[in-house]
Amino acid sequence: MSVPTNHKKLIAWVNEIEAMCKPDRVEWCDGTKEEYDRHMNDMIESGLAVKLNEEKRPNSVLFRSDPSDVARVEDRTYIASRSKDEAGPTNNWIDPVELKQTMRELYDGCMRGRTMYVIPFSMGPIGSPIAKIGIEITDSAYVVVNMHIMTRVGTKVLETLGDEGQFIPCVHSVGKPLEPGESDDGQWPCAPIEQKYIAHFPEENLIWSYGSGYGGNALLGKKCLALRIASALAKREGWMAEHMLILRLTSPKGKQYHIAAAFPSACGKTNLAMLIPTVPGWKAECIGDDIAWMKIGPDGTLRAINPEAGFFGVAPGTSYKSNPMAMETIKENSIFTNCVLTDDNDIWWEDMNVEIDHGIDWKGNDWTPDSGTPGAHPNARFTTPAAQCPIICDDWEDPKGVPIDIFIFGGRRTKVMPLVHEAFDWDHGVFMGATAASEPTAAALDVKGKLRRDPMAMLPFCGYNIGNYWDHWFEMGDKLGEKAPKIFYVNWFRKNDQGKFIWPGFGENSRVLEWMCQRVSGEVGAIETPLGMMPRLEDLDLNGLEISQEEMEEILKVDADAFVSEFGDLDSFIDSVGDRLPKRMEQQITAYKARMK
Ligand code: O2Y
Ligand code: MN
Repeated sequence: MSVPTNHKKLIAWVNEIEAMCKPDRVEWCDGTKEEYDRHMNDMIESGLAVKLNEEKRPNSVLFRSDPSDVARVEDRTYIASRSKDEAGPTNNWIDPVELKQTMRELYDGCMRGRTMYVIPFSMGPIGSPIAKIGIEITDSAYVVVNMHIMTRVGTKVLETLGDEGQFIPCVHSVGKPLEPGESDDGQWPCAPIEQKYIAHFPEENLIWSYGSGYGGNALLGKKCLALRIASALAKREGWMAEHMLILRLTSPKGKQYHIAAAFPSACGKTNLAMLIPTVPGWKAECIGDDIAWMKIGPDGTLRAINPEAGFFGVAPGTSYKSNPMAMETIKENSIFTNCVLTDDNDIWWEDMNVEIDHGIDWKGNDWTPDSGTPGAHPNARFTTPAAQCPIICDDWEDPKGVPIDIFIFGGRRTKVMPLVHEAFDWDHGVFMGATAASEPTAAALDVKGKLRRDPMAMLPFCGYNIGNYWDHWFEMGDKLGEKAPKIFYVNWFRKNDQGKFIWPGFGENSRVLEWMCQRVSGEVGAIETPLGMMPRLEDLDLNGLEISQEEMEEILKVDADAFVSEFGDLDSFIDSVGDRLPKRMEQQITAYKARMK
């Protein structure tokens, strides 16, 4: 195959990786439908993928991964900056020279018997001033088809790159070379856990991933590039790469508000990104469900783009009740991984609100509801084009991005944290995001009772020292001045003494978003509390909602004693940040404690 670029640096790098990995052949991806179909058909024929019922789920397939390769591997994820301090207390660190040495040995000949694909991709609309170009080299056709959906792939990216443009090199191998005559035989290829490495070299803008074919470990545009490498790049270049959904709300008067929101996993981020408001006259549209890249625009506002082109959503729990727009999005042209295959060749998962009495589970075994194990893996995923979402904004690919009015942070707390509060000012909002906490869900019972702090939902994704990251937030506030978004904190998850959720959530969350928008426009009041500004009952539109006044008072109460009892947990988290803790954060903590006493 001829090389479709004259970019000397790119060609030299591809040659260097080819010499190290020793694939049987090299293929440059052009991003066409023909290419996607060809790879998909090959994988169906080889038994790696199952074609779904064309009438029920057109142009869609199911993959089953190896049971050892089902999620991001945080323990095997490294920030290999030159100094350990630069990576900071929240990241695994290995000296970059040592890590490269280890990984070079693994990469040596790792693509034998396979094709090495070169995927030119753009994170963000091609040519947008906020977008970045990456080149992923991989030996996985599963990665190629997923990258087709999740990013903008192909010839147009190479044209935009030209002969000298900058790109972020990303190397990926499943880590399973084939002997002569050997094939995968329909088995998901990957390496044992102790050989998996998801490595980031932020000073070189370089990503090396080895041993996993799954999701965030392998689709390198997403968490590796768009968050870990981009966060470090954004700090250097004065912009923001955040783990945030982006949505547009339009008021009954036609005024648009743009919201970017960060939540730790299992807090309903994709559901909020595709919310259907219950408040009459309000409209919500989706721009992105996971990542926001934001730059200060010529008018001084913070402009956000979704760098991705698809959704890689958690399947279990997604239903017409929890997220009808996601269900509509995945009706066709989608890739499913580790879901149940139904008897009529469609997909199923737990809490889909559909009954089945038999299927093939994610491990390929016969399954019934009485099997005693989940049919779909809890981290089973759908990969689906964002453009198929019925409520995607018409201009979601506007290269200029949308002006952000509101930032929301949040977490899952059954007690203590009220439904919503607003920051007094930017610095206070940075403190709110930095100390965001969730209670562990059932999956992490070992740490019961302990809060999991997840600053700005970036704990696994900040590519440098978290103290410096908070500094960057403070500095962005200084630059934005009056045009800085207002910052809020929400908790949809308060429970009563019987263990039932008090707030109904889902579309009803629009009532809280409406209050935020009206705060931005100065149309509604709030009262000052030690936690922040909060709505009085009469400030929220509760018409038609089945919730008692006592329940509302309960979820809008600030119990200062309860917050005081968490000072110890807050202190140990803050102490863990070490000597790069910003002075302005210390001031916020002192002020917060004084307000609560
Ligand atoms: O488990 C994976 O590999 C995917 S993780 C993921 C995927 C989509 C959106 N967010 C996440 C996340 O972990 O935050
Ligand atoms: Mn995410």
